[in-house]
Amino acid sequence: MKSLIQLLSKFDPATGQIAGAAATSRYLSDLGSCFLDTAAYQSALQAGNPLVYSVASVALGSGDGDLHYGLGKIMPGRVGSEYYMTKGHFHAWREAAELYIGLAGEGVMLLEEEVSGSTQVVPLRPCQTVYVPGHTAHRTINVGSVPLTYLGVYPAKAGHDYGAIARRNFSKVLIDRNGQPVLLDRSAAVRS
Ligand code: PAN
Ligand code: ZN
Repeated sequence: MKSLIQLLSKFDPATGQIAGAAATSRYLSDLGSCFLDTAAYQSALQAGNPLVYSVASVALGSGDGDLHYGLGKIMPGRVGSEYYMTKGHFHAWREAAELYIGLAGEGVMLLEEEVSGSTQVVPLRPCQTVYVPGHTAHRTINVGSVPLTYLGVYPAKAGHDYGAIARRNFSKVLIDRNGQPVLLDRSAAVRS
């Protein structure tokens, strides 16, 4: 049996930390290939290099039945008219699904199925869950004005494949238009 300290975790949605867990921080400079408006991205970087999001992760076992989980915290903000967001990824083991649990703030998950390319936008809010099926790229976006925090629980062997998204990005973008999130095709958004 694992020890109590392994079985129980204490997390703080306000700080985005899980006691005793390592955290990864992503700054604006880490997200060069994510944002649509490269001029807005460059001028935002010249003004500073803010923290965009952090993920504290707990990864205890590595067996087939084990689970890992992370606490994500995405700051409010925009680059041009695009909201702060995560890099987004497929799971390296494509069949791995994930359950997201909204804790605070107002978010959206952008899901893109690998083979069909079909896209879905699902709200991520406190006391709501979002089920991310396998074979689906997922990106989390803060569309609100306060930090967005959530838990993501996934199979230990899921792994993270960032390469495919870094090469071609998601086919859709979520843009702020007069205070409302609007989903556009990336190609159409480039022209607009
Ligand atoms: C999440 C993500 C977290 C950060 O824990 O890792 O939201 O997003 P990126 O990993 O795309 O930077 C998860 O989906 N884990 O599988
Ligand atoms: Zn994931």
